[in-house]
Amino acid sequence: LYAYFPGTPTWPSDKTELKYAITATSAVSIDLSVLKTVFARAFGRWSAATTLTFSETDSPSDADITIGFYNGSHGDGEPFDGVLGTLAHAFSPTDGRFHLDAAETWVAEGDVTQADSDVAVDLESVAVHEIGHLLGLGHTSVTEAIMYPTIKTRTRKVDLANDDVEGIQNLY
Ligand code: TQI
Ligand code: ZN
Ligand code: ZN
Repeated sequence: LYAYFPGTPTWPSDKTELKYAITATSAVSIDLSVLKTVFARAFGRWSAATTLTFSETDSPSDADITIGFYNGSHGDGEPFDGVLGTLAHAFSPTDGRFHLDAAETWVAEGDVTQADSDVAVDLESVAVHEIGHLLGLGHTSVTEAIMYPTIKTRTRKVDLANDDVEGIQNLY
């Protein structure tokens, strides 16, 4: 079953249009146009299940959510750890920070199940999971759900399960 963060933090009910900015991409080799497409698809999976909408802004100061790729220590006390281990992290509402470990072999185009590298990680799969955290979902006990706390490498898992939908619809 789905879970929330302690105190059940959410975005305020009068703020249904959330803006995100992709602010730190120099540490990753994926084209910005490709990143924009992947994150838009990931946000779209949650907007389809709620009354929330998401739009990208090029102006980080206007953004509710900021997305960036970092190596190692990057100023928030939660250093990344190189290949595998922690892949990404996101903070609970209404912090809005979503960070990805630039050391991962991110796959954003093509089929991660066919990737050359056995440590390849599907970017959209991780993004859908982290957006769940940004919106207030914790981890679930339902293995099929996006918010289940483990994912295998070379796996694509992007469709919300009923458990994810029930969890988010209970919040928004
Ligand atoms: N990052 C952890 C995660 O997002 C960070 C974390 C641990 C966390 N406990 C938390 C974040 C509690 C919020 C609340 O779960 S991770 C997966 C999954 C990770 C893991 O790098 O381990 C995905 C990132 F669930 F598939 F294993 C993305 Cl999809
Ligand atoms: Zn961080
Ligand atoms: Zn998680």
